[in-house]
Amino acid sequence: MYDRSKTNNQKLLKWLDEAIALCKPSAVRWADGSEKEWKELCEGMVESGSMIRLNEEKRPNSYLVRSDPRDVARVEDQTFICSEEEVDAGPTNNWEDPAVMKARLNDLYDGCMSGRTMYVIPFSMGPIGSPISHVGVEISDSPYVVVNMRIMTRMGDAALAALGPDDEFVPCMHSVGKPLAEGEEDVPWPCNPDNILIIHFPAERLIMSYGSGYGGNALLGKKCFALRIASCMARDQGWMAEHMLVLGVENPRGERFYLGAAFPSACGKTNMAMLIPPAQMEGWKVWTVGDDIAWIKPDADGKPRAINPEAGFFGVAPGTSVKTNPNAMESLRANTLFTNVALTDDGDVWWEGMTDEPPAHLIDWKGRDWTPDSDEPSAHPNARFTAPASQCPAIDPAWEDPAGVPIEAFVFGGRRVADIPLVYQAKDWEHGVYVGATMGSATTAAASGEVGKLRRDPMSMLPFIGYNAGDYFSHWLEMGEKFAVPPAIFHVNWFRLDAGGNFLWPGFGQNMRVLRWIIERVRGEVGADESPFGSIPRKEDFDWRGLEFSDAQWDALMAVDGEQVRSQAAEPNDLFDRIGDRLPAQLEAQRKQLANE
Ligand code: TSX
Ligand code: MN
Repeated sequence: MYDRSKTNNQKLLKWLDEAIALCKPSAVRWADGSEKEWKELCEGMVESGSMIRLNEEKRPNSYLVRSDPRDVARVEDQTFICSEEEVDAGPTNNWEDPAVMKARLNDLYDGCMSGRTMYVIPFSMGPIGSPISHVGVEISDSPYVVVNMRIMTRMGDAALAALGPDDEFVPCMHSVGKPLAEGEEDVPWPCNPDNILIIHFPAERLIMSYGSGYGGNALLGKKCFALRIASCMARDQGWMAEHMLVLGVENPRGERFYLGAAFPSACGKTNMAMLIPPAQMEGWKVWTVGDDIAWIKPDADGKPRAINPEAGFFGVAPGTSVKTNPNAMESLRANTLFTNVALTDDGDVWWEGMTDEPPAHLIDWKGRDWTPDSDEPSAHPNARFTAPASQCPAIDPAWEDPAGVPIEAFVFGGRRVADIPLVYQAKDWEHGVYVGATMGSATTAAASGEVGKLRRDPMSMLPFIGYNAGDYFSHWLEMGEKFAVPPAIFHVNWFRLDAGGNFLWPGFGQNMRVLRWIIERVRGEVGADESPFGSIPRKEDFDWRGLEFSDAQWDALMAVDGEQVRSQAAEPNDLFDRIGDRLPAQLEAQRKQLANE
């Protein structure tokens, strides 16, 4: 039924045999990652009505897809970590007994691909052959997944060739859960929204996803593998899998300094990864390594080395513009997939925030006529672009270096409207881990629920820690000893408001001034004041070329209320309480110290 000569990895052949027997596809096809395959699959989806080919002049080799309106985002309430013991999944994950879940999945997957082609998609997370990279194989009945995986990972024959006969790989099983009966006509976006399950078996390093074709539910190399499963591998093997962008700052001397930064959603992580400094800061430049995930391992000398396990950007489209992120706009100029954005009359794409003036007429993400008078946005708020990282004008020359880039700082951030200064440096590694563990962000309209409420999101990993969150904090503390020099830890807040509700900091490219202070702190080149949070910059420590900023603005931006810091640390910490006795004592000690208890 399929070409068994493509690999001599017996574990892979056995898994494929079993998956084929279970899912009963009508055909099996290896994805080779070629240009020819891309064209064939995309054109096939155009023909079947699943995709729209965009205007070849305006958006070469690019396509638009509209999902089922019931399948538009990751589904956290149907995401499970099936460790042997419930306590090892911990209080932040859904858990089910692995044997019970396997039985449930076996029923769901039985015959789930009938009438469809099963694609076998070998992929490498990270540059092929890098000692920091890992191989996965996804089987999927979605050609949309195949073409997305070709952008987001190193996919196809080259990845398969890197998998030796006895090498380990992460099996990733995916089905949209919509078998086709004999003669039944397909729908443009097959899915099974009432039965979505995103399941991780950490002991077996196995992922099984059912019912959704969207984003992280279906592109299993991303959140499922590179964060949830990889976080378990990292714990066991002494490295880190983090929800971090990685960027390099170049100074006027041509020296490069790399950092990883973790932000909760709706803080502009992709914008940060591709920041363009103000022109007046001559000689300063930001280089992009990755915008979402970092794998960080100590090298032989104990130096933290990071790779971006991904090869593309799966970015939120709304809000992305030439003003907010010119490098992202350039990255998606061609060879890009768009999901749930609006279609213009000349066959291009549009979304809210792309231009100041909306076009007079669009086809919205549900395929309906749209005008600026329409009640609903033309693009879904979670609409995405899938674009090759190689197309980013700021992509770092070392972004595919198999050795990774040396990391000298970690930056945590959040949307904190009132209480947190623009930037501070944690006192030491342990305090920095506490800062990451107590991170939080104000909710925005994009997220469901109440707006402006503080939501805790430790290390921006809350939905992605593949094991007990207390053990995850312990692992962070232990990594401080595995690194010869652990990265310095900072916290930033671009979103502080004045009494009138205006942003105190201009943000975007101006954040370069904060990055400069951070790297000069790490290099011991600039001073700081002490505060209850740790070190904070004095106004004269910043590079102000090209920005008028008054002392009064600075004082409002940087104000630290010592009594507020104390009382916040003294408040009950719901997450710490739920973690209970798996919470490392060092974090409770940090909390007590801040609270003066
Ligand atoms: O991405 C953002 N960054 C990081 C950029 C490198 N955003 C967008 C967040 C939503 C996804 C920001 N928004 C940032 C920021 O630094 N700061 C703000 C808040 C802000 C918004 C608008 C203005 C100033 C600050 N000013 C004007 O619109 C003129
Ligand atoms: Mn992310």
